[in-house]
Amino acid sequence: MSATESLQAEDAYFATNPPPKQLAAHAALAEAFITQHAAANRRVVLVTSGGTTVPLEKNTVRFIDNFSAGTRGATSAEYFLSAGYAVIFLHRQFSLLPYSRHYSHSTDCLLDLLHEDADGRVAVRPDDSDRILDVLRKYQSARRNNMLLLLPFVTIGDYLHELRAVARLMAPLGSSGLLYLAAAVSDFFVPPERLSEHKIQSTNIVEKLYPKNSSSPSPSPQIEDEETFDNFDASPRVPRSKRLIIDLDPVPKFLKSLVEGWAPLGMIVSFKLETDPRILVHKARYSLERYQHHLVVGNLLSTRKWEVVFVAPGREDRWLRVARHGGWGDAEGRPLRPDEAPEGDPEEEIEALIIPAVAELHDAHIAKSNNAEKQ
Ligand code: PAZ
Repeated sequence: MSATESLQAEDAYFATNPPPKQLAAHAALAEAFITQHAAANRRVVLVTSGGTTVPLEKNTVRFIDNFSAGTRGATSAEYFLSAGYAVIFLHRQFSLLPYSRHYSHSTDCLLDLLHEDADGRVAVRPDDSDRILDVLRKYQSARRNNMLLLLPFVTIGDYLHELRAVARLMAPLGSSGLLYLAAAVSDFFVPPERLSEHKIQSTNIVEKLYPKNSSSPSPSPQIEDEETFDNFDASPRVPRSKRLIIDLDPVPKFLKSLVEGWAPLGMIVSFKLETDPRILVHKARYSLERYQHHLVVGNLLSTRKWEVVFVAPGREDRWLRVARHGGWGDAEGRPLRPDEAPEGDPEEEIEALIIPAVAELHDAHIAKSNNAEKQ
C-alpha cells in the first residue's frame, strides 16, 4: 500500500468509526496533564495496556477480544513512575492498574489481607503490613503529585481515537515524549456498515416475526403463538440452523501515522507478541523496518514474564532475562521454547529490567535530537 493509500485508509477509518463519548473529556485531561509536566521539565510517557475488543453488534452483547490482562502495562507504568516519568495510562477498562494490580487478583485478594481488630475496626494483618505500606506509599505519592493519569478504552475504535488524540497532544513535547505501546491491538474489525444493530440471533426468529416486506410494525400473532425461541431448549421447535460467519476487515496500520504525523519527534516503542519462537525476531525487525520507529520489544506468549528481546535500529538484538532458579545454563543466548516455559511467575518482574533499558534508549534519543537541533 502506498503512503497516500494508507493515509486515505486512515482518514476513512476515523470518518466512519465514531469516537468514544469521553474523547473530548479525556483529551482535556491529557492536555492539562501534559502542560503541567512539561512546565516542570518532566518526561511524559504514554503507556497503552490491555486488549482492544471488536464488537459484533452495535448494542454489543458479543465481541472478539484480544489477549492481555494488562500486567505488562500496569507493571511498566509503576517502574516509569519510579524512574521519574509522568504516566498517561491508556488502558482497557477493568484491566490491571498500576499499584492496585498487586491486590486485585483472587490469588492476593485484598480482603484476605484484612482482619477485624479488638476494637471492631478493619486492620491490615501484621504480616502483610510492610508490603502493603510500600505499595500504598508509592500509590499515594503518584496521586498527590498528579503523576498518573488513567484513561480507559474498550473497543479498537475507542483505542485508536484516544491514541491519536493523546499522541497529537504529546507532539509539542518533542523528543522527551515517550510512547510505549504494550496494548494488544486487534488486527481485524467489523466496519460499522456491516454491524448488526441488535444482538445477533441464532435462529431466523426476527425475520419470521417481522418479514422484510411486511408493512405491519407488530409481530405476526400466528408466529408468536406458534413459535417460541428458547436458547436452552435441547430440542427447540424453531431449529437452530443459522451459522455465524464473521467477515472482518483489516484495521489500518496506524504505527506509520504515529511515527510520521501524530508524534513525529517522540520516541516510539511498540511490542510484538508471537507464539512461534521461530518468527518472533523476524517479525519484530520487519515491523521496525516498515514503520521506522525506535524500538520493538518482542515477547512470546508463554515466556513473556521471563524474557523479552529488544530490536532497535543499528543495534544488536538484546535479550533481557529475569533471574531463573538454576540460572539460564546452556540456554544462555537462546530464547526459551514454549515447552521450556517455567511454571508460575518469576520472583523478579521483567519490567524492572525493561524500563531502565528503555529509559537509557530514551536518553540517547533525546541527546541525538538535541545534537541535531544544534547543528
Ligand atoms: O498484559 P499482559 O501482561 O497479559 O500481556 C502483555 C502483552 C503480551 C499483550 C504485551 O507484552 C504485548 O506483546 N503487546 C503487544 C501485542 C501485539 O503484538 O499486538
